[in-house]
Amino acid sequence: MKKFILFLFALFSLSASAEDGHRLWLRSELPNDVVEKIDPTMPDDDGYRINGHTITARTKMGLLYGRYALLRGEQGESHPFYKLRILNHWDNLDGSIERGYAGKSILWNNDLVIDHEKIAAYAEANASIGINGTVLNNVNASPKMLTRTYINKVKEIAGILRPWGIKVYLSVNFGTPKALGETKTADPLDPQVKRWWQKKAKEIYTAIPDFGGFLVKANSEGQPGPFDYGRTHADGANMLADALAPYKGIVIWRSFVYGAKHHGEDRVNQAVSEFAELDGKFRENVILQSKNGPLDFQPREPYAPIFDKMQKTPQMAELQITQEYLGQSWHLVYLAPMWKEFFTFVKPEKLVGIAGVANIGLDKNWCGHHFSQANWYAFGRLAWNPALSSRQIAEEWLKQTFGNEKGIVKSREFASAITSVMLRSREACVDYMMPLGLHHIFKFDHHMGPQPDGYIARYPIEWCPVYYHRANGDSIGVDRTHTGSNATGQYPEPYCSLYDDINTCPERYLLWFHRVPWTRRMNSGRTLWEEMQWRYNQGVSEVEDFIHIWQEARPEIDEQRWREVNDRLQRQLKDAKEWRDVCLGYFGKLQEKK
Ligand code: GCW
Repeated sequence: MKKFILFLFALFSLSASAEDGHRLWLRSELPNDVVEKIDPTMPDDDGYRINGHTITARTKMGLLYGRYALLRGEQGESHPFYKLRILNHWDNLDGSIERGYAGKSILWNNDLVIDHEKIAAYAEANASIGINGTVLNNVNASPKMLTRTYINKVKEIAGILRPWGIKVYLSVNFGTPKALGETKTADPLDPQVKRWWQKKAKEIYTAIPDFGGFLVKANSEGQPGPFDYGRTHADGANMLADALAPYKGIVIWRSFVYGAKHHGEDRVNQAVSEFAELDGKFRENVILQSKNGPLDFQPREPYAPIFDKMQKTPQMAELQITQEYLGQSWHLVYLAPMWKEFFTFVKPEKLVGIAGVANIGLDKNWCGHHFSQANWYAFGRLAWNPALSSRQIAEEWLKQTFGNEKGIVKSREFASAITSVMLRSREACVDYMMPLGLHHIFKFDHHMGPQPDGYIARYPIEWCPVYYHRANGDSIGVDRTHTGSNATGQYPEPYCSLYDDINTCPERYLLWFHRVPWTRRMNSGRTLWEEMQWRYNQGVSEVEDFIHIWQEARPEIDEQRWREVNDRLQRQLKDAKEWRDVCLGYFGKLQEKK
């Protein structure tokens, strides 16, 4: 057995250089008597065992992960639950980021200049929480991504990430060969097209031998895809999978589709309608990636039934770390409880991996809001071990982020008060934005703030808020039961019956699945309308309480971070009140008019 003592400080120098006011959770002060051992008899993965200050692992990566675990105060043995723990960057090649709220891209800019130090710091942060893959560009992918210039840049980035155990993947535009003018068509069954992708795969793997594979958004929101040629998602995915197979690459194909083949059908039903018949028809190296809910990353959705429908296809869940619909980088909303909720419906062992849409940008504190870092952290920790509790992850993050070099916070009261804010924050957000199963009543395009009266005739109806609440003077909500769009019919038992019956449907999903009279009595004894008012007010008063707790925490942390968080909490309160007043105002008026 090989035994060696490491000179750790050189390795941990990146984190040590970060300034307080915008640092990440990273800590650098490992005990100087740490001993590291490779043990080939350990399970075949990058797990580790920590015994006192001795770290044992089967692989070098395992030792690296073990060091960060030791810094978190872990003891004992731990192994990654998922092999694929991947960030998805929605970064465009010009440096803008779709749904990014923390400045421009750390990866791309018009000058094609790669900031090695920044990317290495990013890699270390990822490695410290076990993330081992990253998709470098937006799923709305530019065909340029696969040109030689960009492949060379990917090679450069891969070189920075490799020592940290992070593989690179690319989002590809299905129409690339045609868009670049190199083929006449992008038909996946056309031999010329197949050859083009085979050659491209060879070019990529020659530059980056450990390249991970492709992520594809096809025939969704205007992106090209196999339907353009009368082919299926399986035809498209398999053609790419065949091109990557010689190199052991994978194709991650997204199921986020609507408005193409099943145009006019309830949007939440369309993924199952499009993919169920293809179960079993994909190559072995194709993985289907679906968002946690059937609509689109709302503050609360029921789980997406596609996870149960596809029995023969390997699947990954796509979680959104960037808070597109949860107050962006303005609101303190800790997302672990939302993801844990998802895991109560979709058992972690059903999936082969987890993807998270990144919230990282060039902002000094990386994520815009200091507390948004906690969501990046939580994503990595849950991908490593989905059994961790939201509380444990919050406590770990807090200690490392606001504690001293040894991870010690000044007072226990501070840690427990802020943990409680974090744990309550997602439910508060649901309450002040869209309680009781309401969804997608956001302002158009930017998705920040309420627009319950939203309707624009020239837009697809699926983009209009009125389509999602359908409120009038009598009732509100969408009938998705067997008498309506039958979304409930896509769920297995017991959920199918549970959700279909208004008397058993959990109130948190009520207006998602049912059309309900304003006068209906709720579990609390209040009418639906009274309950809605109660919830909106409850959401606002939670934020008031968060502000109060933050005021008390002032002596506990540095002034800069205190102030920056405080400013954002004030904005959050203003927004929460806007949500409440606009939504209650609008729904109230409908009832008065009657
Ligand atoms: O939620 C929607 C977003 C789009 C995004 C799309 C998707 C990348 O508003 O910005 O596009 O989902 O997931 O493909």
